Amino acid sequence: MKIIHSPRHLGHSGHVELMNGQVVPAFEKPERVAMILNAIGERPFGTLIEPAAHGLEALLRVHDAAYVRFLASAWQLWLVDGRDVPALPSFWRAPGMRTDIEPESIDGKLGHFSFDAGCCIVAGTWDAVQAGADIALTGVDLIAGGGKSAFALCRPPGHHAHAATMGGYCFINNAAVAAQSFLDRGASRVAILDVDYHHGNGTQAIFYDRPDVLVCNIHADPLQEFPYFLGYADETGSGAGEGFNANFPLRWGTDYAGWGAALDAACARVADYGPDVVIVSLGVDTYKDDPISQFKLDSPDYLKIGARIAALEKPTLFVMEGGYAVEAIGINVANTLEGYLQR
Ligand code: OKP
Ligand code: ZN
Repeated sequence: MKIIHSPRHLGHSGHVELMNGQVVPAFEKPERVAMILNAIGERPFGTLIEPAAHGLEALLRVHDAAYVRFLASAWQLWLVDGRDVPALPSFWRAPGMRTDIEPESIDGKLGHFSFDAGCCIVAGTWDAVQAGADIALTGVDLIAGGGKSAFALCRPPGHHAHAATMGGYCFINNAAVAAQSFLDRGASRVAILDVDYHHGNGTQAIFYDRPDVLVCNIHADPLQEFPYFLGYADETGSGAGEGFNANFPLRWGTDYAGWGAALDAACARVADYGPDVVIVSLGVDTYKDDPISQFKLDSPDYLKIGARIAALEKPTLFVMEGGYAVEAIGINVANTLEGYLQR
């Protein structure tokens, strides 16, 4: 399996986030990728490759132009206001306020284009985010060219990003960009299977009214967990997309018995759909010792996840999302890929 990686992710490093009423060091940090590379390097997995540059066209198929313009310019605008610390949004609209105006002020823009304070922007953020999209699109190249599988080692993650909104550490929705790119290259049906602990609200929203992308999400119940305001079981798609979104919310404390049953159900939906390709939004924050999550999966369980996905017998692009237990993230990702390859 080709592993697509770029050191450019190192340019993005959020300094802090808010948790339990306190400012704490960011959990989404560069060490995550280093640990994954270490673990993969210890197994006979195939080759590490660098992404090819794809430009902004494929991003603009999924994201609004004004949002992409904002991401590309945010750091410079923030500096113009005289600050040299990382940028962070802290103002949002309430229902009833104006949504049709992008403020001139960078503080207003940050709120306009975000839904939480989870996305720090530093000097290298946009370059890292573009590299992440190039990584996903290089994975599309490999599979569109006949490859059976690939692993897009994206960082930062992407599945919380909407068409014009960042949040939950995510800026560009790499899995959504990849799905649209498969369609643009001739695929007629793409399935996205999101196994990250958190609901992939951005991915769901981007494809909610469309039948050409099936989105299946297995995640912590939003009654209990971020992103709170999307990811419920009654969200099944709208209009032409009715029936092409499936959510499997699970309560805190779920172990592999419960989680694996949801994976079986989600995989049955994917198989029924008959996609040309499967994109796995691969988060391993379902792990028992993840510092921000409340599921109970153990490292050997990820072998089973990989094997279950392989049983779909579809070309598969793995796209990295979350996982914050840095000491175990590499083993858990490598186990998923090994379980997939060994079936
Ligand atoms: C991104 B991905 C803790 C509150 C939750 C957002 C979590 C984003 C997870 N400070 N913050 O889905 O792994
Ligand atoms: Zn997550």
